Amino acid sequence: MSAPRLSLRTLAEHPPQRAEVRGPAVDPARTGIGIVHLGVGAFHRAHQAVFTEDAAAATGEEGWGILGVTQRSPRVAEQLGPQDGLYSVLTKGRDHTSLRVVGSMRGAAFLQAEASLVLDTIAAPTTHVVSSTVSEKGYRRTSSGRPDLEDPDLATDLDVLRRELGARGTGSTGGWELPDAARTPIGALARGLARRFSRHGAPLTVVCCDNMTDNGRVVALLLDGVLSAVGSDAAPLRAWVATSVRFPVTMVDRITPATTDAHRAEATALLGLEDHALVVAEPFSQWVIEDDFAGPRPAWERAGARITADVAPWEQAKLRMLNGAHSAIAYLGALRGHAMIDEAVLDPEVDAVARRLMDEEVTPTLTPPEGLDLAAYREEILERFANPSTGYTTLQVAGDGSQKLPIRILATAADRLEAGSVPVAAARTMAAWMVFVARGRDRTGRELRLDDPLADRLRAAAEGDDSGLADRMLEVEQVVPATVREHDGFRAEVRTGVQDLLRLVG
Ligand code: CS2
Repeated sequence: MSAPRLSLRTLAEHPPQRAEVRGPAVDPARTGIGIVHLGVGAFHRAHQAVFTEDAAAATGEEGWGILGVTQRSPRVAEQLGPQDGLYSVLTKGRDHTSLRVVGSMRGAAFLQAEASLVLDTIAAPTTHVVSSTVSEKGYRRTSSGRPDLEDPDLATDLDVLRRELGARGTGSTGGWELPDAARTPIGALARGLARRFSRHGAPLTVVCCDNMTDNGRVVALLLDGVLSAVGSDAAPLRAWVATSVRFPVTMVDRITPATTDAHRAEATALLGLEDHALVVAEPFSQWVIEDDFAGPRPAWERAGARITADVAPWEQAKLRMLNGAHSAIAYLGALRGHAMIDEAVLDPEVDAVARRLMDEEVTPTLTPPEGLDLAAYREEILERFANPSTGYTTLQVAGDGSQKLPIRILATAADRLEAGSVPVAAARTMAAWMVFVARGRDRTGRELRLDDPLADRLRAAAEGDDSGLADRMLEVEQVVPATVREHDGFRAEVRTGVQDLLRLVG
């Protein structure tokens, strides 16, 4: 017989019995919404939502509930709704598994279907934070970091905002607000802030938690680009954002693999209830947040987050060491026939490139944050990758390469080239990505599915004779910056890597 579905009622009827299973650290029934999170995927539910719950539990504050917003699909909102927002985190260490039910998610909405709820909650005076994990591609940016106004969804959001702001010519909606669906995170943020400004103008903090360099500034620039595209009607709103909205930079870290049926069965056995919104994660979790807030925030430091004036050293180390090595291992490992990261990282050929990337190419570009030993950090990262319990696939990391590689590999390459050194491991990683795109299969013939917003552009560049593959892919300017693209020594290394890997894959 299947177990009852997780909900407030069934959890009360079937409270956790096992030592390794915990119920919510807050009382969901007494928790009001103070945060809107855009992109309520697995990572947010395993990371920021857990920090927020633990912070609220530590202080007893009851206003840090989260409205989770999905933007690409209603699936997560549909999973959380019947569960009263409850979900659980299955933490998989090498030799220990635990499960906790999280009670801070106090609502879930699909942006396109429930825009008014989302925008009005952003505007609510009880809301003090809008956070986001929509992935690098979710921000609809051009390669220069501006809003991609050619994006049809963003263009639609912009048009609706123009009409809302133009209604009174006062730069605020003046209460003239359209019920139209919002289609993009940045569009929803702009329209929600417009309502907040026109209703009361209370300050608010936007906390971006995506793997992008200077992520808070990225969102601030995007929002300003959208508002400036509206024109003069948005001038008062832009001025208010400049004085009343803050965009701290953050670094986030927790490996959160896709949830499998095996994970679900394990969680049901532990909890005695079925959780359709289960997330899985490693034990390690880290959050570094710039101390730059417009108003109230959860006491995240009480939950172990680091609040600091300068996030950059932490962010640079994580994006280039962890995420850079992750991508190297993913592409090289996938081509060599490894479905799982924990297998690939133990392959000597893959390990050698990952270590060379981290030691010889990334480390010289870093200013290590105080107290961080980079050699120990490297070993800890490789140890985390080798944890077979998390079940992270090479394909999951290989996704969205056109969005990830500029940040986590090519930025390192650009710095090393400027320093007069050709980064061979970075070149090898780019070569592996190119063969991954061009062949779409590994050395055993297993298909390697290309999941990338620029898939058509990449496939077009990959078309043609193998001898020119490296040069054609280096010309994809949305991915490869000119300083890297035009460097003969780097091009030569990438060509060599491509030819080696084409021979490997056949
Ligand atoms: C991974 C990240 O899928 C990927 O690209 O590199 O999701 C990685 O697992 C997280 O950044 C770890 O904090």
